[in-house]
Amino acid sequence: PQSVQRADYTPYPWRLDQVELHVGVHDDHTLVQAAIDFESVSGEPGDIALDAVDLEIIAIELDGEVVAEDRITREGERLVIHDAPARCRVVTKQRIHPEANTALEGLYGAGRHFLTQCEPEGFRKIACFPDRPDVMARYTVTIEANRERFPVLLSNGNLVAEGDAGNGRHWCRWEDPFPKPSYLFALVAGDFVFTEDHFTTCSGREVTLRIYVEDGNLDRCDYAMASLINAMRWDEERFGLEYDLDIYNIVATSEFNMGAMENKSLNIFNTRYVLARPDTATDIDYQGIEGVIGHEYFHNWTGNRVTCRDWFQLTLKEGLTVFRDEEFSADMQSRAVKRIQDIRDLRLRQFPEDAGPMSHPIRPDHYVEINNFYTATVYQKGATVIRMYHTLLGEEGFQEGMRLYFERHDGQAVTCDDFLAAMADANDVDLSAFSRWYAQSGTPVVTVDTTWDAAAGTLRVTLEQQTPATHDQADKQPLVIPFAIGLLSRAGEPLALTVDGEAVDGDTAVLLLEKARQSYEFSGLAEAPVPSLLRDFSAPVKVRYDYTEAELATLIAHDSDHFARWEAAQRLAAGTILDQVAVLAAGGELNPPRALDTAFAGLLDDSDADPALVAEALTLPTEEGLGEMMEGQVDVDGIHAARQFTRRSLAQSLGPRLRERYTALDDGASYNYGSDSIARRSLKNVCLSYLALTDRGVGLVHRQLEHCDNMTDSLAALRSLVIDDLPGAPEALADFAERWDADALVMDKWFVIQAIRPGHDTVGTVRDLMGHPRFSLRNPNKVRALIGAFAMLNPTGFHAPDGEGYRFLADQVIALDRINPQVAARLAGSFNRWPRYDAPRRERMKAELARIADTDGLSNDVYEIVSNALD
Ligand code: DPP
Ligand code: ZN
Repeated sequence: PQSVQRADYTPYPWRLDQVELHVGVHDDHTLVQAAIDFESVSGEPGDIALDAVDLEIIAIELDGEVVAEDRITREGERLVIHDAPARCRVVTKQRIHPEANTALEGLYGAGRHFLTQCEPEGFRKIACFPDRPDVMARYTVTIEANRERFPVLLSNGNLVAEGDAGNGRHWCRWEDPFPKPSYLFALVAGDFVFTEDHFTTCSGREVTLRIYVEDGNLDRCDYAMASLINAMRWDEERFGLEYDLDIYNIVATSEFNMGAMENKSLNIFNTRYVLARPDTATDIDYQGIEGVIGHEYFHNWTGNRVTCRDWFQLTLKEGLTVFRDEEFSADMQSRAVKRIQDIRDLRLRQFPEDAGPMSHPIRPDHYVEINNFYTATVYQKGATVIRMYHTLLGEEGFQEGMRLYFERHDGQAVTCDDFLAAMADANDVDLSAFSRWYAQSGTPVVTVDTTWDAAAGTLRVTLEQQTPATHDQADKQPLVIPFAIGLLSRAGEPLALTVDGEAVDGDTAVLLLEKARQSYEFSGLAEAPVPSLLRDFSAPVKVRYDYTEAELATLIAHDSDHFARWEAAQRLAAGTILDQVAVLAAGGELNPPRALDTAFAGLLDDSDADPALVAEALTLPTEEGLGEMMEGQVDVDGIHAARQFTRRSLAQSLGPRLRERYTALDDGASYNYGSDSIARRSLKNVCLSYLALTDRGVGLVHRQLEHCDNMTDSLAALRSLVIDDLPGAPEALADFAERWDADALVMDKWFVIQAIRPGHDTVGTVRDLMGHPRFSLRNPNKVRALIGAFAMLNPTGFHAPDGEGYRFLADQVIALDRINPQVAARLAGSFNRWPRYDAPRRERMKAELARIADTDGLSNDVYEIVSNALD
């Protein structure tokens, strides 16, 4: 397969005005007619190149005449009509087979319904078309189908006409007044019911909001609808952005490759991010719904009104829109907890990506399959880059930049450079050095060195940045790093800051690190302070600094910056566990984690602190996270043993405190979804997860499972039973499955819990569960729940020494690649970190990668992942 280079971009030589689509849906095929008006940009006649994949082309007409065979060349995915006049109308007729489309890309059957996923390159599987984001057109879409089977026919924009087509068939015509690229096209033909609400925009536009779901799910749409309304209001208030049509539709499907898709006025969503009821969805699910509903809505401006020139610019819309949804959630819920969750996620998913064979800058330079670049780097790291603009320019300056960006580019397909230019010009600053964040991959390491001068009362802070070479780039340059820092007295008081002679407002200074190494002098200090570093995670970097345990204890107890406080607890916990890993490896005796114990006791006693923050701080780093932090080879079993030992020790020594907090938080109040309640539940369930390891705690877990009225509490209890192999776990799993058998989303949770049970033998359970009637390799949610969770969240299971986990995963990648290459490629990425393991495991992983690579008919998606991993 060929790779596509960013540097090879050339504009499309034709302008499109109007596209008229006619889609006739039949049981065993669908007929698509596309009429497109072309106008040559140069004014000269020329060749029209179109993308076409898996299309049975019936006819091609140019200005009403059938085009002779010798004027058409078809090569691979490309179809060229030679020598077309400078203005012309091309009509293509094609037959497609959505009913047999298991890749879930283009038009596909999902249960009883048909729907589309066109981003990034799915439209070419529907009709011959210049399927690239910089080609925009106005669409009129007529859908015709059997009325009984497909009572609901939807596309983008407004419904302009409908009627009877005879033979039990009907038709609907939709017109979207906004020019859009083909990836934002959507079509739905199905049997859905809907719930409706309304929103009046700031300028008085009445918008009808609808959520379409399968019959029986209407009682689970309230939160999604409320989130949509909140998102619409928030975007007006915070960004001054108003919705631009009279209609906004969301359709939920249980068969979807991604989370959701922002098609103009017709979002298509994974049911996972729509359906929620307290007894079926956890607090985390609710948060996910709010975030994704917001995300897709925010795309209407950042993505749809201003879109990407080419797919290398994906972060232009995704990084920016993730930043916007993060801010939305932060403004709606607890900002501190939201930040911590996002940062933990970035480190768990993006840092390893950047350290592995798929390392790429947020704006990649080349790809084989663009589907492989919907990554944590493009999305989450991209969002932290946007956040850095925000940190550097402030809210006002950032919003000035956004206004200029829309003023210049509304209705255009642009680049990351255009965004940067708008930010720079609106603020009259030079951001040329900052642009390196778009071009350079890898996670910078900032080493912090401090020198205390007691006589002068000054602290000299030296920051040194270095980005290790990555798989894709050997040489690295210094980046512009906003490095936020605060100082605490030994007693934990925030100190006033004077940096290089200038007094700082507030208790946080943002040091601007632009060179490889820079020093800053803090003056006016009475005693050697405790530095609080990289506050609010002001840049996507790793910080090296030798904290003493006493310093960490001070930060854990007192830091006013929530991220830094949580981070100190994570550092202490990770340091403690990794020390034990080393002790175990040397055959020594494990020691009780005294410093951690004291710090955690202090957190549990701090009744003023937000319970949600305490919960985050008391949560030990995951085994995957610890593996990433480990120097040298990842000691899979050592990490598990050391972490379990630490959990047990903490549970024993903190038992009475944990029980006291648990009891106080378990107030029997019925479920409600508000920040305070979420916070209480999260701390209660963290307490429970420790208590489960004590003799008296098992009873508590069972009691909670039996008496709770919501999925958050129910799942927390079930999880403890299964993960820690407690008495009654098999029965509880069976009861749960019996109760929720008909509920696909709840059964996903049931699969996940079993897939992540630690242990070398879990692979056997997972193989067995693939035979469960509710599992299907064709459904991406099921694949992610069972196989994905096992490979990504269960180190002792996946890395079982006999290699069974690896063999299992490779078998599934190969089988799934024939069904759904996008999802298969995601799974294959679980092998990416093979160089981090011991020789026998490395060899086994490489052998499985090679077995996948040798498979006949491998997709480009999987090919790119495994060939990079083996390279
Ligand atoms: N649907 C995906 C997202 O919203 C791709 N655009 O990020
Ligand atoms: Zn997005």
